[in-house]
Amino acid sequence: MTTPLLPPVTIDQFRDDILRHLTYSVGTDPEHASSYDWRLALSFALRDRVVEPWFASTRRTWTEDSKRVYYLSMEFLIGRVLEDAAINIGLRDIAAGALALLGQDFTTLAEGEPDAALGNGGLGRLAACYMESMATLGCPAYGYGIRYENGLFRQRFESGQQVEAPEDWLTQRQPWDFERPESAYTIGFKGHVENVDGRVRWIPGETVLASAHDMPVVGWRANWANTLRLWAARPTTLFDLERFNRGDYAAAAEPEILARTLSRVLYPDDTTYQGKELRLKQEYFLTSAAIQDILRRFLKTHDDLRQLPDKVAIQMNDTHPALAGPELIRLLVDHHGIAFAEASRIARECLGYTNHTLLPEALERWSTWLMGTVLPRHMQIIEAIDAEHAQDYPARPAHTAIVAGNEVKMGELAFITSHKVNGVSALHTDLVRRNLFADLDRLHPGRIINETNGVTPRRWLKLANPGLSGLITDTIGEGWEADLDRLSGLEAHVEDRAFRDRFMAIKRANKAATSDWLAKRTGVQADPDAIFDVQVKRIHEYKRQLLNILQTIAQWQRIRDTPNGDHVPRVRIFGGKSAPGYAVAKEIIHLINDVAATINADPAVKGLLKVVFPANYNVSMAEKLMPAADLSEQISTAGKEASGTGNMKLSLNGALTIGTLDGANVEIRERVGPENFFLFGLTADQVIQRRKDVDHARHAIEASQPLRDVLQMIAEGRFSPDQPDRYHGVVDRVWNHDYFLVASDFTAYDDAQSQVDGVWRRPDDWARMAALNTARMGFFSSDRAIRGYMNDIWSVESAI
Ligand code: 26V
Repeated sequence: MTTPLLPPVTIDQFRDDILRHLTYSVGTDPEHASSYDWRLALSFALRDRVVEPWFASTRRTWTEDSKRVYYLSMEFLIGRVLEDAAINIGLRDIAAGALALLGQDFTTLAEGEPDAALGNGGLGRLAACYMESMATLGCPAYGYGIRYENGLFRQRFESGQQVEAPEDWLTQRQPWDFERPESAYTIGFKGHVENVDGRVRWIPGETVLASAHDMPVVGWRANWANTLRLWAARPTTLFDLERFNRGDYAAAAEPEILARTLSRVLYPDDTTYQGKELRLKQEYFLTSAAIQDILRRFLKTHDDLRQLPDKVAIQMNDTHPALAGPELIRLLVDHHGIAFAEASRIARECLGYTNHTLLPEALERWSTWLMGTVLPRHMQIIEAIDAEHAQDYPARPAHTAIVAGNEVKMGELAFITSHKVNGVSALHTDLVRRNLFADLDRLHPGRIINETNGVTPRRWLKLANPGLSGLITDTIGEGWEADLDRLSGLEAHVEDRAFRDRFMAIKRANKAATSDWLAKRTGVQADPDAIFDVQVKRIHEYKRQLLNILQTIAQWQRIRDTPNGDHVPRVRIFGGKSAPGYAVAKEIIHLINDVAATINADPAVKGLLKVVFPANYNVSMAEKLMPAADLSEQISTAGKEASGTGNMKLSLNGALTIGTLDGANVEIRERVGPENFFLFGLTADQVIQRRKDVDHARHAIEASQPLRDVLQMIAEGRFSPDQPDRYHGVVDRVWNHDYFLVASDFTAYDDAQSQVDGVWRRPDDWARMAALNTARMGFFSSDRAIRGYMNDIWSVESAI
């Protein structure tokens, strides 16, 4: 580790920096400045101190000619930037002190920053954590993404139903955005392919410009900083002057509108692949801009493209950028005269592919007609890649082909064009090997590897949970932020009563703060002494929010049946968005809100049970909820959740998990110890077996009186008296189309919830288990994950 690059700064100096920026960058004075102005001035003052390490890192990479990592992702779910940067450069407290001198509050200003919501969920947030870890580890890297004008939609509830509104983060000035109009590339679409003198030329029918915007990503202690380069689409010709002069203003603006559409919106459906032309164009737009940029940078200091794999590692975050292979091959062959076989080898040695889902409906497949129309040259190259593979592996089974049944299968394409393919948890990787790519695995043994996901402890512990971070530092000293395995040092203190008391007092304080926040947001009063039971993630059938709410109803019924019983108070907190077109998920949201209204208004419950569903769950809300959770709901149907990362954030912050053997839950349980984890439910193999009984749901319902009662209540309209048949569809699906085995896992889940209550009644046991969760989560740092990628896939060295 090198010494920090940053010169020290005093509170007074930093105050002067803020004032200088308020005057000269924002153009106002303290008397007239709004919170927005103050936040911008603060951001610029911090940014100045990010720029130094950023340039230094970039210079080092050039002078040392280091191998660079390029992380291609359609999503980067960054959230807020200000406080994260302030913490990493060590100026969080100095900035707060300087602002106090100016009569401003750091937290208030920081919370005014809109989230950069350029992602749907886990996949996009993982990319953001990985960018931060690459910077922390000194891994020379660029992230490449799209600068969506509108990120993931805003969610609100009207009569309990999700309503979407456009998200507009770019209407505010972006202090972390450096526009690079000089870095722009032409991206072609459609047109035709010509053969001239034995050389192939693609003549696109449409073009747009991809124009770069750079964001610095600074690592812990500012020892290194990388670039997140987001592409904005611009027209190649601003407008049609001839039409404009004729007075046809709308038509004159067509090229501009066409281009802007490309980087306008993030597709909000991360569950069903839809085959939309605009989405394919977005994917190619990102990929082509990235590959052109990568080649331009390489060719500045090298001339032999056969050495590209020594200097370039390209990671595809799922199949969305899987045109990287064909695009790289196209440029090598058509523009640089390299033979196809050689180009194909170069591409494969550069490329890696991370798979994030096994759900068949989310696997990308493009019709050959669409691919051939939008990208005619790429369609030819895809066919050539497929033919080469067929020739190299004559025994390959037909379904390993990339092109089949008039479709291009992007998973097979990404697999065949990569030297390494990875899953995101041990179980998921095993299923990728055994099911999704079983035959390709046999043809390419060793290509599929596992890299279990991780989360950055800087944002998810240091920033989100200053109380617990303080206790950790007091107990084991500094240094855990960049070496999370050191958390194991807490274990020695778990038997120390004073330590446990402080641990639980911090949790209690976090819950009290979150309770105030929830009350403001939703009007629901949550008792900080109740169990805070949290399920936050996208709403999807496989994640089984339905199982959670059904069991909540069962618990409500028990409280009503035995009002003098020994019930443990709980607050069930939900958060998450549904894809706008996912009717079943929207129905589940509606049901949760209806159940919440009914239960929260029931005086018989006497505060023993509350259901809260704050709208618009996002990164910033996660930062509030994770530190306040006692119980983490990770209850997906086994075999369906590739990894999960919220599970890691919650356990790291001292929540106990109630969960199935799915995704990274398996490894979390192994690490924290099975005695500190509430396991329930069918295993992935049992799920397959269970479905063979066509009457599985009926059998499960008939065997459970509580479940029968719950379904009966919903069917009778107890939660929708204004429309009693509102949830007939939900009830019918549980009885007759219960693909995700809600009924089959209900009793086991209900029992596990009773065990949770049992442990809660023994506060000292709970405290031990919670503290052990934090102490044993070091493995799930994204630093560990990124080290794995660096060693196993990218072959890159740390520069620090
Ligand atoms: C799929 C699609 C389909 C086409 C249209 C747009 C779109 C956008 C995103 C996706 C990705 C779905 C895959 C995904 O998000 N997987 C999640 O990845 C997390 C990080 O590895 C993992 O923790 C979650 O378990 C997994 O569901």
